[in-house]
Amino acid sequence: MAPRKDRVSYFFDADVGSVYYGPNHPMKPHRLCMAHSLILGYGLHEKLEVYRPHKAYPQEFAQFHSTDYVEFLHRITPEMTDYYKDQLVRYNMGEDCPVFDGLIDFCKIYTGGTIDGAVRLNHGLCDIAINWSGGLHHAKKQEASGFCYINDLVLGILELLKYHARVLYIDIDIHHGDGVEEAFYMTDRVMTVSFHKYGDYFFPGTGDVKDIGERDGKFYAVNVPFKDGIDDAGFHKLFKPVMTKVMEIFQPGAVVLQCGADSLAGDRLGCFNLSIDGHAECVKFMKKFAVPLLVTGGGGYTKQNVARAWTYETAVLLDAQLPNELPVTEYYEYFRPDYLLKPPVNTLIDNGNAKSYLQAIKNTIMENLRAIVHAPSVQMHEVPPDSYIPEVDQDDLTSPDERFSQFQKDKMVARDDEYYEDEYDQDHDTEEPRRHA
Ligand code: V1D
Ligand code: CA
Repeated sequence: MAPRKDRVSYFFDADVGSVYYGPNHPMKPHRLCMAHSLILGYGLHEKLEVYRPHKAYPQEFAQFHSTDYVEFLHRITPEMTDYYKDQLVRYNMGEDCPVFDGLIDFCKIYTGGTIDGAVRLNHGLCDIAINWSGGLHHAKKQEASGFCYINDLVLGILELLKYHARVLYIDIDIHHGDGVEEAFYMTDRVMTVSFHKYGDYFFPGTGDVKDIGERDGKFYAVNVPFKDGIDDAGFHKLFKPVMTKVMEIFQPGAVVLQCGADSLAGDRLGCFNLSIDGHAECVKFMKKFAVPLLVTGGGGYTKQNVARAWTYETAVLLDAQLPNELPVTEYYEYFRPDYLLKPPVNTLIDNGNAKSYLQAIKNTIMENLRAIVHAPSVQMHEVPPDSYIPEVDQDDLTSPDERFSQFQKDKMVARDDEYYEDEYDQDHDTEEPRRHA
């Protein structure tokens, strides 16, 4: 008998692709429309459950972000920036994180997609959820950072923690996943593993192999720092053994995989030499563990390569084969001169990762992982309610996914230590249980 295919939910709203960060800014949300168009062009939508995400509510943002920051994001418009100069500095908005038209709706959509994916996984309605618009891993509790405003990944993980004792976060964007790491640095319920370029003042400057988490989170943050020009072979010399060990030791109930495509060769901001196959191999590898999987986008600044990579990774998640010749879509001319899904890789950057360097990093990480006790035990109890659900007239629901009314009726189990203790405690874990209504 043929193996059962995974049920894959896919979240997309074309409105995310119409925002503009400004002239000379490398982040081009239009790449999301290009990826979606290629996914449709290959006919992959026929094998996906396609959803328009809900627009996340301020109360949902505030599960991680400070209310003053959330209110500011709702209030600010490009016309008001002169008046709000001090606050823009306070919330780190400016060159990297500009105020642009439609900013708050952009945040609501990409965050809605990640939360919706987590909710569907929690309810066993799919095996894999994809939100290429999400993955904005640098956003902090009280400030924007590195083109990111709201940290949809932290919010998605908090949602998954309502049903899963342990959640694993993996980040293959070339930049360190600092916002997610910081949010869960002191807990053993979320393990964060980031692969990134480190050194030479590369943004954001964090993610040393020696940074391993603190307090209960000691050894639950893993950092894999590479130098310029890492290729497929070098990347996987670490990715595969590290992720195999992490899965064996941590035994997560769900995995969140941030697939920033700026780690591809030829990226406008990046300096790695990964091929589309090498990047997608991470997705293929994690899918094999058959644990509920939430897949997001992230960085990626050579638009046509971002579209190629995320299309191919969508196919990998569906176990679908794609011809190398691209289908004709409205963006066909972006893919010149070869019009191929996987054009030959142009490795223009020297590989600065000596074998001895990679081996030393691997040894350090494996040694740290040995310090972790197998699967920390967790007690189960009634779950807190699903992500914030406003009072709405059912007739007003525009999303094809009208799960909330059903979900509110569902009764599930989760840990009994899941609520906020203090400002460091992003995963709601503490000593004394607080019952939810
Ligand atoms: F080149 C630019 C032109 C205009 C505006 C910004 C940039 C730019 C390039 N690289 N900004 C950066 C990085 N910022 C700095 C700043 C200098 N300051 C002291 C800090 O080096 C930010 C890079 C952000 C990368 C984001 C990401 O790819 O990781 C991502 N992931 O999900 C979404 C985005
Ligand atoms: Ca990374």
